[in-house]
Amino acid sequence: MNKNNSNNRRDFLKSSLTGAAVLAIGTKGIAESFSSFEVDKKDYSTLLITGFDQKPLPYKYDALEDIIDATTMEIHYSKHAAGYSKNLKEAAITENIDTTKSVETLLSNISKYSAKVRNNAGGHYNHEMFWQCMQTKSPDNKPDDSFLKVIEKNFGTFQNFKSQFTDAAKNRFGSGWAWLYKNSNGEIKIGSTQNQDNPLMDSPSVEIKGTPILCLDVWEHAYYLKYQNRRAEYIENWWSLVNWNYVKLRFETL
Ligand code: MN3
Repeated sequence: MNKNNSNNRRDFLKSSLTGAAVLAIGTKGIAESFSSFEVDKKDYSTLLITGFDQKPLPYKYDALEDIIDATTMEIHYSKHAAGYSKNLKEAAITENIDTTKSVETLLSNISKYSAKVRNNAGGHYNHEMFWQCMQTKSPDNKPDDSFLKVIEKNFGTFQNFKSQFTDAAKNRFGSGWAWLYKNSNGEIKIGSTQNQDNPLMDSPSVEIKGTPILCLDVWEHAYYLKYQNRRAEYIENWWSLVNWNYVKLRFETL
């Protein structure tokens, strides 16, 4: 793609982020639309597109206290998540993966690659999204009216949505993730995946398919220092951290 096209695409994406337009391009569309997108850390749109490097954490390690402690955040971001990015880049060299394309593009073809690529591409993507899905806690944390309507349309009540998502997170056996995602019919759904799998992966063993809107890490490394075995308490407290504006941005834009 030449520079002009790339700029046009970026401008288009920017205007769609600030406008009311809802792009119904779907998961496949995202991968195609951004397959040649130049990753620019200063560009707002990169909040929605994942490169192979880690983006800076959008807040300080202690910003999510006292729900997620600073030590957990530091180890999680600078050791666990950094490791996925590093290992993914190593594997990309061995398996001839084009790292100028987005990680979303890779995930949509992940069945062609090794378990190392699958685990680390998933691990990297999931964490890059997870950091953005959180912000400093607010006690009455809720989506704005327009996104609340979307939730109510799909789940009846906000409480019902929270309870279903909480169950998905609690009941994921072993390590994994809970997801809110948009399927190919534009409906939003709740599900969970094992290990570092996610709904963008084309592998038949991933049971849920679609565009991730919200995610929650339920690996023990995400909560063990503060909560030990009490995953349910971590999930309950986590709701006060959800960055609903970001979730809504993903829903409306992707
Ligand atoms: Mn994690």
